[in-house]
Amino acid sequence: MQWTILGAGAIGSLFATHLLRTGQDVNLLDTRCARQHASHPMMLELLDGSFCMCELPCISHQAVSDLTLLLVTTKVWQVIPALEALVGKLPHSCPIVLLHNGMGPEEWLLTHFPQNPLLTGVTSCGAFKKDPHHIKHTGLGETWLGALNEAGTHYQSLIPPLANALGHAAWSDQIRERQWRKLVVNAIINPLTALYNQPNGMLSEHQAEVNALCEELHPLLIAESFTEPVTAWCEVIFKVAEQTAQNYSSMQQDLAHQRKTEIDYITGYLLQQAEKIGIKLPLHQDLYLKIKKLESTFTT
Ligand code: KPL
Repeated sequence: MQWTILGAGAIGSLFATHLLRTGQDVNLLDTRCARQHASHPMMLELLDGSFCMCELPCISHQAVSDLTLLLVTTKVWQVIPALEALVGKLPHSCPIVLLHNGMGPEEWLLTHFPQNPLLTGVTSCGAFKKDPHHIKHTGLGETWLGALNEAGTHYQSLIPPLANALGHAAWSDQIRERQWRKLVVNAIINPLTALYNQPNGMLSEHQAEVNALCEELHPLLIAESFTEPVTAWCEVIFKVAEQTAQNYSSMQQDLAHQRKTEIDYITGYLLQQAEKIGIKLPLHQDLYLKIKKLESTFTT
């Protein structure tokens, strides 16, 4: 099995280098970022402070017809444009694994690659790309994969090499539920830390705001068949914020570097789901509009 990784940002680079150093056959699908790695090896800084140099070959779009496994680790808003270029070119036998923040591209994938084995995942691994050739592993995390279609269920064999590379990986038959849980965490931590321009630990000083956001989301979560009380959701948010207190959220980093954020697939997705069943989320809508306003100062 050869792993082709599309999207060499922090998570893509972390997965690529860890898989390579544990003996997997890994390459990067040609993008501007991937070409930089091909011309210069990538340095992986491990959790114990040691370093490992990784040569990651870059393969061209012409080689797409030979792919055996595609792991998509782009920003969520890049998933559909990146995969659109592969429609009709990727062999039907090639599994596609999505790994991104937020939700939304799954439905598009099911429609446009109906014959491929399709999977999605969530990860809480911490990584920071110090520069284009230096990826720092900042925190051990959990990685879960699950199937999006029947063909995807036959790929539990991806778990052992991932677990060997990352320290933890497991299969989930409830991957949508896991995605929703991460979505809720991201929908509260990411916009708040981005707007206050502070690390995740700042949430402990904004308890009332976090509680109100959780409370507003609760009817939607009940409609999605989650049974726990609002207090349980608040506890999870504060726990993640505490465990990652020194980190800047991905949305804070995106805004700080004047990059497009993932808000459309995080809060935007929640707003869409709520609207479908007639639930209003004015506090979340307010966060959404504030982030979009900041984003519009550099994306248009
Ligand atoms: O996933 C994250 C993100 O920043 O996108 C959290 C969990 C908030 C950690 O920073």
